[in-house]
Amino acid sequence: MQEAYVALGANLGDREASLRGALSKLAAEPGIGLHAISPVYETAPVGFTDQPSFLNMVARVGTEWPPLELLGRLLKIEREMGRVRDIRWGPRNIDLDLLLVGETRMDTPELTLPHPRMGERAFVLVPLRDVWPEGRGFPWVRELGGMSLEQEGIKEWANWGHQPSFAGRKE
Ligand code: GSY
Repeated sequence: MQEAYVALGANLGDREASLRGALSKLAAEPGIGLHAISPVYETAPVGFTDQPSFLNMVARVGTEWPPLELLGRLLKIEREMGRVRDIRWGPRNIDLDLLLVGETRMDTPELTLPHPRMGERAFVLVPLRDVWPEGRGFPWVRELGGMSLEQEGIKEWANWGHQPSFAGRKE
Protein backbone atom coordinates (compact mmCIF):
# COMPACT_ATOMS: atom_id res chain seq x y z
CA MET A 1 0.00 0.00 0.00
CA GLN A 2 1.37 3.40 -0.97
CA GLU A 3 0.25 6.91 -0.17
CA ALA A 4 -0.65 9.10 -3.11
CA TYR A 5 -1.73 12.74 -3.41
CA VAL A 6 -4.51 13.88 -5.72
CA ALA A 7 -5.26 17.54 -6.53
CA LEU A 8 -8.92 18.35 -7.13
CA GLY A 9 -10.22 21.45 -8.87
CA ALA A 10 -13.51 22.77 -10.23
CA ASN A 11 -14.61 26.10 -11.68
CA LEU A 12 -17.86 25.31 -13.52
CA GLY A 13 -21.34 24.56 -12.15
CA ASP A 14 -21.76 23.72 -8.46
CA ARG A 15 -18.05 23.59 -7.63
CA GLU A 16 -18.48 22.40 -4.06
CA ALA A 17 -20.85 19.58 -5.08
CA SER A 18 -18.35 18.50 -7.72
CA LEU A 19 -15.53 18.25 -5.19
CA ARG A 20 -17.73 16.31 -2.77
CA GLY A 21 -18.89 14.00 -5.57
CA ALA A 22 -15.32 13.30 -6.69
CA LEU A 23 -14.21 12.55 -3.11
CA SER A 24 -17.11 10.13 -2.64
CA LYS A 25 -16.25 8.37 -5.87
CA LEU A 26 -12.58 8.18 -4.90
CA ALA A 27 -13.50 6.66 -1.55
CA ALA A 28 -15.83 4.16 -3.23
CA GLU A 29 -13.17 2.93 -5.66
CA PRO A 30 -11.82 -0.56 -4.85
CA GLY A 31 -8.18 -0.48 -3.74
CA ILE A 32 -8.31 3.22 -2.82
CA GLY A 33 -8.81 4.62 0.69
CA LEU A 34 -9.33 8.29 1.43
CA HIS A 35 -6.91 9.10 4.27
CA ALA A 36 -7.08 12.89 4.59
CA ILE A 37 -8.41 15.95 2.84
CA SER A 38 -7.15 19.51 2.91
CA PRO A 39 -9.41 22.50 3.42
CA VAL A 40 -11.08 23.79 0.25
CA TYR A 41 -9.52 26.97 -1.15
CA GLU A 42 -10.98 29.44 -3.58
CA THR A 43 -8.20 30.36 -6.01
CA ALA A 44 -7.73 32.86 -8.81
CA PRO A 45 -7.33 31.16 -12.20
CA VAL A 46 -3.73 30.60 -13.31
CA GLY A 47 -2.70 30.35 -16.96
CA PHE A 48 -5.83 31.24 -18.88
CA THR A 49 -7.06 33.95 -16.51
CA ASP A 50 -10.33 34.91 -18.24
CA GLN A 51 -12.36 32.23 -16.49
CA PRO A 52 -14.20 31.82 -13.17
CA SER A 53 -12.27 31.25 -9.95
CA PHE A 54 -11.57 27.67 -8.90
CA LEU A 55 -12.18 25.66 -5.79
CA ASN A 56 -9.07 23.58 -5.14
CA MET A 57 -8.09 20.98 -2.56
CA VAL A 58 -5.79 17.97 -2.16
CA ALA A 59 -6.64 14.46 -0.97
CA ARG A 60 -4.19 11.96 0.51
CA VAL A 61 -5.17 8.44 -0.45
CA GLY A 62 -3.83 4.98 0.32
CA THR A 63 -3.71 2.81 -2.76
CA GLU A 64 -2.93 -0.72 -3.78
CA TRP A 65 -2.79 0.26 -7.43
CA PRO A 66 0.34 1.03 -9.43
CA PRO A 67 0.46 4.66 -10.66
CA LEU A 68 -0.95 4.11 -14.16
CA GLU A 69 -3.87 2.07 -12.83
CA LEU A 70 -4.54 4.79 -10.26
CA LEU A 71 -4.43 7.43 -13.01
CA GLY A 72 -6.90 5.35 -15.03
CA ARG A 73 -9.28 5.34 -12.10
CA LEU A 74 -9.04 9.12 -11.70
CA LEU A 75 -9.79 9.58 -15.40
CA LYS A 76 -12.76 7.21 -15.08
CA ILE A 77 -14.17 9.33 -12.23
CA GLU A 78 -13.75 12.47 -14.38
CA ARG A 79 -15.60 10.75 -17.23
CA GLU A 80 -18.39 9.55 -14.91
CA MET A 81 -18.82 13.13 -13.74
CA GLY A 82 -19.25 14.30 -17.32
CA ARG A 83 -15.95 16.13 -17.34
CA VAL A 84 -16.33 19.23 -19.49
CA ARG A 85 -13.10 20.72 -20.82
CA ASP A 86 -13.43 22.52 -24.12
CA ILE A 87 -10.30 24.66 -23.88
CA ARG A 88 -6.93 23.12 -22.81
CA TRP A 89 -6.29 25.48 -19.90
CA GLY A 90 -9.93 26.52 -19.67
CA PRO A 91 -12.89 25.97 -17.33
CA ARG A 92 -13.80 22.49 -16.14
CA ASN A 93 -16.48 21.03 -13.86
CA ILE A 94 -13.95 18.67 -12.26
CA ASP A 95 -10.24 18.04 -12.52
CA LEU A 96 -8.30 15.26 -10.79
CA ASP A 97 -4.51 15.47 -11.06
CA LEU A 98 -2.18 12.83 -9.71
CA LEU A 99 0.65 14.66 -7.90
CA LEU A 100 2.69 12.00 -6.11
CA VAL A 101 2.58 8.25 -5.61
CA GLY A 102 4.89 7.25 -2.77
CA GLU A 103 8.47 7.87 -3.85
CA THR A 104 7.75 6.99 -7.49
CA ARG A 105 9.63 8.91 -10.14
CA MET A 106 8.52 8.24 -13.69
CA ASP A 107 8.31 10.03 -17.01
CA THR A 108 6.12 8.37 -19.62
CA PRO A 109 3.78 9.84 -22.26
CA GLU A 110 0.82 8.95 -20.01
CA LEU A 111 2.12 10.12 -16.65
CA THR A 112 4.99 12.05 -15.07
CA LEU A 113 5.62 11.78 -11.32
CA PRO A 114 6.00 13.88 -9.33
CA HIS A 115 3.55 16.05 -11.30
CA PRO A 116 5.82 18.28 -13.44
CA ARG A 117 4.06 21.59 -12.70
CA MET A 118 3.05 21.15 -9.07
CA GLY A 119 6.03 23.14 -7.74
CA GLU A 120 4.90 26.25 -9.64
CA ARG A 121 1.27 26.21 -8.53
CA ALA A 122 0.37 27.76 -5.20
CA PHE A 123 -3.20 26.46 -5.71
CA VAL A 124 -1.70 22.95 -5.45
CA LEU A 125 1.08 23.57 -2.90
CA VAL A 126 -1.09 25.33 -0.32
CA PRO A 127 -3.57 22.43 0.10
CA LEU A 128 -0.79 19.87 -0.40
CA ARG A 129 1.15 21.07 2.63
CA ASP A 130 -2.03 20.71 4.71
CA VAL A 131 -2.10 16.94 4.13
CA TRP A 132 1.61 16.16 3.49
CA PRO A 133 3.49 17.11 6.64
CA GLU A 134 6.73 15.45 5.42
CA GLY A 135 6.57 17.68 2.36
CA ARG A 136 7.51 20.70 4.41
CA GLY A 137 11.16 19.62 3.97
CA PHE A 138 10.90 19.91 0.17
CA PRO A 139 12.28 23.17 -1.23
CA TRP A 140 9.22 23.99 -3.33
CA VAL A 141 6.86 23.41 -0.44
CA ARG A 142 9.11 25.29 2.00
CA GLU A 143 9.08 28.32 -0.29
CA LEU A 144 5.41 28.73 0.50
CA GLY A 145 6.37 29.90 3.98
CA GLY A 146 7.20 33.32 2.53
CA MET A 147 4.21 33.56 0.21
CA SER A 148 1.18 35.66 0.96
CA LEU A 149 -2.00 33.72 0.19
CA GLU A 150 -3.71 37.01 -0.58
CA GLN A 151 -1.04 37.88 -3.15
CA GLU A 152 -1.42 34.43 -4.69
CA GLY A 153 -5.19 34.96 -4.97
CA ILE A 154 -5.99 32.13 -2.54
CA LYS A 155 -8.40 32.09 0.36
CA GLU A 156 -9.79 29.32 2.52
CA TRP A 157 -13.36 28.56 1.46
CA ALA A 158 -14.40 25.61 3.64
CA ASN A 159 -12.98 22.97 5.91
CA TRP A 160 -14.79 19.66 5.82
CA GLY A 161 -12.56 18.09 8.46
CA HIS A 162 -9.48 15.96 8.18
CA GLN A 163 -11.37 12.65 7.92
CA PRO A 164 -14.52 13.28 5.87
CA SER A 165 -17.55 11.41 7.16
CA PHE A 166 -18.64 10.62 3.60
CA ALA A 167 -15.31 8.96 2.89
CA GLY A 168 -16.50 5.50 3.85
CA ARG A 169 -14.01 2.74 4.43
CA LYS A 170 -11.70 1.50 1.72
CA GLU A 171 -8.40 -0.32 1.32
O1 GSY B 1 -4.56 22.22 -13.69
C1 GSY B 1 -5.67 22.49 -12.99
C2 GSY B 1 -6.62 23.39 -13.70
N1 GSY B 1 -6.30 24.80 -13.52
C3 GSY B 1 -6.42 25.55 -12.40
C4 GSY B 1 -6.83 25.25 -11.08
O2 GSY B 1 -7.18 24.11 -10.69
N2 GSY B 1 -6.81 26.30 -10.20
C5 GSY B 1 -6.42 27.55 -10.55
N3 GSY B 1 -6.45 28.50 -9.66
N4 GSY B 1 -6.03 27.86 -11.81
C6 GSY B 1 -6.03 26.86 -12.71
N5 GSY B 1 -5.69 26.91 -14.00
C7 GSY B 1 -5.86 25.67 -14.47
S1 GSY B 1 -5.54 25.20 -16.09
